[in-house]
Amino acid sequence: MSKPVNSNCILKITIVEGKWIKDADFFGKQDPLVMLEHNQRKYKTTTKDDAGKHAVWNESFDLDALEKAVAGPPLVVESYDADVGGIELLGATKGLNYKDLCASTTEQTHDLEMLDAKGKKAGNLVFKTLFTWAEPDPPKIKRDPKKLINKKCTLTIKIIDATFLKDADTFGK
Ligand SMILES: [Ca+2]
Ligand SMILES: [Ca+2]
Repeated sequence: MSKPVNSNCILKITIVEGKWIKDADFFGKQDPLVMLEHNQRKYKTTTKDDAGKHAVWNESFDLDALEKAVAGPPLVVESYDADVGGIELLGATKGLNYKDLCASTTEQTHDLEMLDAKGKKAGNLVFKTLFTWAEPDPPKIKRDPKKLINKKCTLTIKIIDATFLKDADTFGK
């Protein structure tokens, strides 16, 4: 059994390349980019302008807070075509379970089919994942302020000197 993930572990993902069956651009060639969502944050590769039906990236992202990701939705990698008006989905891979991705510290290569918005095969996406396990932080020692002061503590005040503005006795001091 693998050790549980903690906040010091990193899952490095390298987007290698993508191949598509069709080109989304009517004029010229499509401009692919790859995007993934991890812990509600989006990670995006550069856009390969006019790359067409084959694009190569070899761009990596370090995904952290894996203990949170393991409990969340699986990892989906999507490809888009960049256009003047925005980006359009070309295809998405099936969801990969974080538990599986973090099960081994050997680099894994994934060659996955991408499906378009209608569920038809759009192409293939190749990416690598490398999980690095690290020792968790030692638990923090909490100091309870109530324990610092208790009934057995004493506070000694010594009256060392006193000066008076007036003398209270009418005769003598
Ligand atoms: Ca283009
Ligand atoms: Ca385009």
